[in-house]
Amino acid sequence: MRIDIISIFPEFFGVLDISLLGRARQAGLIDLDVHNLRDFTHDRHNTVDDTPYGGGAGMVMKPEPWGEALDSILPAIGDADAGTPEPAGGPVLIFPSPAGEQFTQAMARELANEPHLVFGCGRYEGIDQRVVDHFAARGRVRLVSLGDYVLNGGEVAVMAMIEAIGRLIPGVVGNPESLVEESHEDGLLEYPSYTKPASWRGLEVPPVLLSGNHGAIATWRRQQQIERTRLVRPDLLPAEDDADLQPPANSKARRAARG
Ligand code: 6GU
Repeated sequence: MRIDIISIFPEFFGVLDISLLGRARQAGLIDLDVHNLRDFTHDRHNTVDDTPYGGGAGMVMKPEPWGEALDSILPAIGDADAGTPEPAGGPVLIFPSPAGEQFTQAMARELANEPHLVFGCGRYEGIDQRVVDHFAARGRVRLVSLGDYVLNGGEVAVMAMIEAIGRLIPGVVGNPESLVEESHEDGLLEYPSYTKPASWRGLEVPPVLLSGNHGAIATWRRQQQIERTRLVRPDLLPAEDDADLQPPANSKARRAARG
């Protein structure tokens, strides 16, 4: 997968050199480039923002540097001035914004199948709306929010999205099994995990986990998932009763239940 990021704080993304995603980049699974928006300005102060038309607090990011930066990254097809659409299957352009649709595991899964993602990190009170409108006419554009709270800029949000998407790219996470049985993959929170020692500070590991009975373990874990979800995130449960909540078709629980 190819990933381009446009930001006025390119140094911010240095952490993507390390850990799981750093290894994925070294292995050639992710080809990531960070671009400094100020490189696409032409005045001596490298100005990227200006006061809002109509008045109000804060500053708005100017359209021209964004236009030039995105033109330099998007494949040179269509006429930028005429707003000709990019061919289907072109990059997905993502603007992190608290005014966007909510980022979810389902969206991460969807985006992990894309060959090319472009992230445009806004700061201040946002980017001139015409940038979004212009590029939406040329290709696929999404405004995406992490959740209902406000960050100072898109950088931290993009970092979170890239981590969520990147680990779903085949080969990035060593053991694909570990992707199946975790929070949100099957619409439930994940079950609690334990390791040795069996007794620690007077707290015991639930005996079923030491029983060697894989069917009983799968059932217990499923119950824990449902119980946890009901307590903490009832909004994730189906509206009616959750009695028919089934493990995902290929899960350990389902296979254990089949014997
Ligand atoms: Cl994607 N951007 C900003 N600036 N704030 C946010 C957000 C994104 N998601 C939640 N808050």
